[in-house]
Amino acid sequence: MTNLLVTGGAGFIGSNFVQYTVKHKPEYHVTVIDKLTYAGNRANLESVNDRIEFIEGDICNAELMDRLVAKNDIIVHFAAESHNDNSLRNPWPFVETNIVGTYTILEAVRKYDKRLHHISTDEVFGDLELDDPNRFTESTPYNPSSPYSSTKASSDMLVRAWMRSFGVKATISNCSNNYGPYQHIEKFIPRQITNILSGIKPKLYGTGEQVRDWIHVDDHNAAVHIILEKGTLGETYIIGADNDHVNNKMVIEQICELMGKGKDWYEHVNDRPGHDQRYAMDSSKLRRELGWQPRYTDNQTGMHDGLLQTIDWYRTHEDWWRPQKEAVEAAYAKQGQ
Ligand code: NAD
Ligand code: TDX
Repeated sequence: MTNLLVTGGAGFIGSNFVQYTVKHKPEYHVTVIDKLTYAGNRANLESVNDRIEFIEGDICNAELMDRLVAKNDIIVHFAAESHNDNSLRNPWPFVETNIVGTYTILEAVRKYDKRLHHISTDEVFGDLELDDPNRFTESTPYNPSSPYSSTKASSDMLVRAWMRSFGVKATISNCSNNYGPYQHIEKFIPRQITNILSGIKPKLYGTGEQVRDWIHVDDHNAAVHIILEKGTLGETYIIGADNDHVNNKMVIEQICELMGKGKDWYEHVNDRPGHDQRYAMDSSKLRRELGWQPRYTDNQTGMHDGLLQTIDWYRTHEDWWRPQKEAVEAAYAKQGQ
């Protein structure tokens, strides 16, 4: 058995990763460490409760991380403050968790000589102009725009420095926007689905021309497992599903249609300050060297099946999201969003 420590395993991508691991990778014994912030939910791990160990705690707690890292072989680090709009309201938790938390993990990993995989994002590269056909690669210079993305960029830099200066055994992946079950309803896609389920019109920031290179969460997590199995230490891998022709307006229209509303049953609201225009990922290294392929690649937006599955999940899990809906919408309403 390989002992696997998953930080942030009660959040959106982390909890999908833990469920995927328990289902498909029986060679791992999984321990989750999660602070259970507003974004973490113990219920996300209900289906695997008897197969994993769960520790409620903060990755900034050096004594705790020391103890947990010492007991495990591999650490997959998802824990983060993850929402751009929140980072514009209050950046401090982003600095603390994303930078100090990653530093704390790196020090423990260095001390016990363990293997780390660090989960990062496309946002560290900044954005592209809408008409720029280029894509981000592993060697694109960092140029983050928001408090969120700048703290993620900082954490990547720390990992790179610890690999080079101390020989820490790590890999990094930068993935594009994820969607799927268990995503917090503050985020774009689940916000619109739960709006429609609540009789509220979906809210599109600004013109909706912005492009996100959407990927289903299971495709992201399958890539992380391939990197754990076959990745080269010291390397960074870009993960993306080639959806960089899909803008926010197209996504919202598709959700409206799939949920039986007219294509235009949404409204424009205030734009996000400093809104990144376009993300596009070149994942050819991961595909070529490690043989990864996304599974959700159907029709012209590449999201039809994944969106249907996600809509169905929110439809059948109203008890999971309903308690948060009013407060999330009230916070957005204050900003005219
Ligand atoms: P999320 O906000 O849904 O989950 C984050 C989890 O981390 C929560 O369970 C939360 O309780 C936990 N956490 C926060 N602070 C903590 C702390 N100090 N100690 C311990 N646990 C803490 O986020 P997500 O969308 O699942 O993102 C997970 C990771 O993937 C993040 O590192 C994010 O930057 C990265 N990422 C996300 C996306 C995306 O589209 N969501 C895309 C690329 C990369
Ligand atoms: O109600 C909305 N209306 C809207 O038009 C919301 C919440 C968002 N948007 C737009 C803003 C973005 O262009 O949709 C796009 C996606 O927004 P988010 O879901 O907030 O994602 P984004 O800011 O792109 O960041 C996400 O992808 C990269 C994750 O939240 C990050 O954690 C990840 O690193």
